[in-house]
Amino acid sequence: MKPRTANPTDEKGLRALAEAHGQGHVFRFWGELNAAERSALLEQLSRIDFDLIGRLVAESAGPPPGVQAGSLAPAPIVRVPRTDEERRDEARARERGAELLRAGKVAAFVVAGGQGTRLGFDGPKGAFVIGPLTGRTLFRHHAEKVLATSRRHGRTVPWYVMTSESNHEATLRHFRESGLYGLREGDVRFFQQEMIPAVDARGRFFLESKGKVFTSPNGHGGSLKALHDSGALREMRERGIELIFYFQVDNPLVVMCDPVFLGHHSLAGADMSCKVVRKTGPGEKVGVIGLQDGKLTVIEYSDLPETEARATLPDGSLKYWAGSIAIHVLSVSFVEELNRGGFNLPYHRAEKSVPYTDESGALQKPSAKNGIKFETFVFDALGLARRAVTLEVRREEEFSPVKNARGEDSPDKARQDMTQLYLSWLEACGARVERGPDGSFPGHVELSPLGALDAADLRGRVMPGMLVSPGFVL
Ligand code: UD2
Repeated sequence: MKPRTANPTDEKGLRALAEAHGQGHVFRFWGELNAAERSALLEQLSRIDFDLIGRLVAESAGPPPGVQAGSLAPAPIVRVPRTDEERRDEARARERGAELLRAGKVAAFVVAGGQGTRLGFDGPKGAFVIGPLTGRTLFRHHAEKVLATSRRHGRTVPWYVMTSESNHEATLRHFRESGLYGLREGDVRFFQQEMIPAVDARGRFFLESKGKVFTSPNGHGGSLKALHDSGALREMRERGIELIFYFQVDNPLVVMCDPVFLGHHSLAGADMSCKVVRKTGPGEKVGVIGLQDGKLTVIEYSDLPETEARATLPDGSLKYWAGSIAIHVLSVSFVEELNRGGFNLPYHRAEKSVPYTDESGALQKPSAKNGIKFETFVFDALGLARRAVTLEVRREEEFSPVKNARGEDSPDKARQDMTQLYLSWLEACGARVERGPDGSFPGHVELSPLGALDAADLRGRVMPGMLVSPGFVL
């Protein structure tokens, strides 16, 4: 939660503050609120940064902060190895990353404060069932990866989970009811990011109910401040953690605490690093990596000018081919420094439909976009990093996000991609996969991360020639 900017018991002062910022209407139903509702409203208002919102609203009147095509250039990228030298570099990075893990210097960090509206799932996204056969949730899947990574390297990888007011309690409930998925009490830690009010076309707050301003999570960029404000960063320092492996809750293929990635970051002395895959096409909804005025940056898909998104190299491939999969390594010292300096990430704005209480007190749920939400993006911190590494990885091994109920980036697609990956590991160990005449596989298989983090874990457990049919679970 945001520290208070005003005294929550000072009704008069807060009224004056709201009035001065054109938000006096939030007191419209004051006369109908009971004592508890009144103090809750005052408490909420005391945590709102009215000046900030005023500034964001004023900026909204101007053109969106797009990208000037001329200032962009492709960024240097560590490619998936193709030469012997690149393979040697990868091996060196893997060894360094493994060393860091063995020394207990790495924490896993998932951002799970978003609302998952596109998926249409009522609950924290991490509670979504992703396992096609076992019914495992995204949270369980990630927790088992964290646990298996700790076991592999003989040192605990603590796991930090960022939630928001919209899903904090529900997230805690899921973890508790599942016995923390086998993690030890002190090794998984939850904290909340800040919330920020949305505004209408005139810059006015919405009332979610008669006594509550509508707010939403302030974007995953809020994680950098929340890590500090919650005490998580200090705790990491005390535990000897040096690197934070950052990932999103929606990607079941994430290679947890990938030693190669940690190693490249560490060997380069980087502050923040980024994983990318080759985009499927100019329209894929991922930010692209580029240099803007010489600084490494991720340009969100919605901000990338069409001409740049479609620009090609002489061989016909995309000029901006490297899509960010929102997996980063952050040095603890970098996040500490940012917080010492009182950094500000830019706010991006998104038009959204926002439910609100109208003047008669009735709840309205518009289908059209009626409001603006403000969010900061973690990748904007790349511009503040002295050094950053961008690592290309294979999509089929590392990225299949669950965003939409159907089609692209859907649970069905992610389950198919998980199955294909597991089949490739099983085949690499000599198993015989029962495929259809066209090579397709008519169903799913599922491996627990506790049993296998990759093909290497299966060696010795899968007998050459073993038949794998749909429904296989290990
Ligand atoms: C994000 C990236 C996009 C690409 C893609 C890969 C942004 C703006 N874009 O797209 O470039 O890398 O992911 O999958 O990030 N979250 C919070 N708090 C918030 C908002 C989001 O914790 O206030 C978490 C959310 O729970 C999820 C993740 O951040 O784990 C991504 O959020 P999203 O689904 O809004 O991002 P998306 O799909 O627009």
